Amino acid sequence: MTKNATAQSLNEQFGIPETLRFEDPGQGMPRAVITADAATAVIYLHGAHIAEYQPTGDKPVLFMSPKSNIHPDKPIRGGIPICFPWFGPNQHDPTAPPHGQARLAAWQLTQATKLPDQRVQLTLTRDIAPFRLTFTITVGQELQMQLRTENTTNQPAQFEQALHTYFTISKIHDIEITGLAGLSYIDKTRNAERLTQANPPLRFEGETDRVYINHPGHCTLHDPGYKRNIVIEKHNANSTIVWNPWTDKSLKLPDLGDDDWPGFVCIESGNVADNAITLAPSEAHEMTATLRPQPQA
Ligand code: TA6
Repeated sequence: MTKNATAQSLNEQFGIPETLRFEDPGQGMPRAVITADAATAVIYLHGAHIAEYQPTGDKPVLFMSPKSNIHPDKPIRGGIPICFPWFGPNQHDPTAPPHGQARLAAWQLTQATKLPDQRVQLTLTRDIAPFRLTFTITVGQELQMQLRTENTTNQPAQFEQALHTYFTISKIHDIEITGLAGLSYIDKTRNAERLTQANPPLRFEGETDRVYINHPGHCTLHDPGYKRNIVIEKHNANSTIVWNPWTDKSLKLPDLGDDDWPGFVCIESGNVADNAITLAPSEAHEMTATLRPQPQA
């Protein structure tokens, strides 16, 4: 068991020389520092939270708010929060944490491996009744994530999930997202009105908060300023959520700088709203998401 593990105990049990070490920046929040041939990454056991991912020779892929909390009782603003077992506010309990407990929980590290192809793979687990979560992260030229959810009870159980990925970008006004044309989406800036995505690529002109439903495929972030595209490929994840708070919403987020909003966009892979999942007793579900940075031709 590595519950409430310390950086020291983690290094003793899982450290890999010149590849994987653990440190505790304070608040009892140990994090893995991964140095693979093809990329570096930082992962907190708190929330199994991927905070940093940077392919060798490229810019960082993930945005981290300079004002983020790093505290056992607070979510991290940036990287890849795991939203589970609900997305957004809890429909039944307004006092419950938005996006569920998973991103606030201390996860246990169960394996850390340098694969034959030099990628580095970590597996973390956490029970969130009535589910057992297993999150497997593989760091290489691509960032691969697999989230397994098992219903550990003898009753059916429903959940929502999302990998709430914050991408660092050159400028929100200059990027576009392809792969969403024709999809239905819930527009949370228009009182959850249901609309259809027009054909041209999605561009940003104001606060954007959209849940694209029935979208099993992938989409691509095009960033001419960074001369980079990032393909977001997913399997068993039928929702894509796109979010940028723009100016006014940013002012209401104390853990986000007032001027940070042009520098990130969230493109999230999961199963939310109409795509929520119900597991039969003892049934399990696995969703995967892969982030594939590519230089723009
Ligand atoms: O993914 C978009 C969203 O649901 C927005 O509505 C906004 O609330 C964002 O998540 C951030 O949520 P958080 O609880 O991390 O502040």
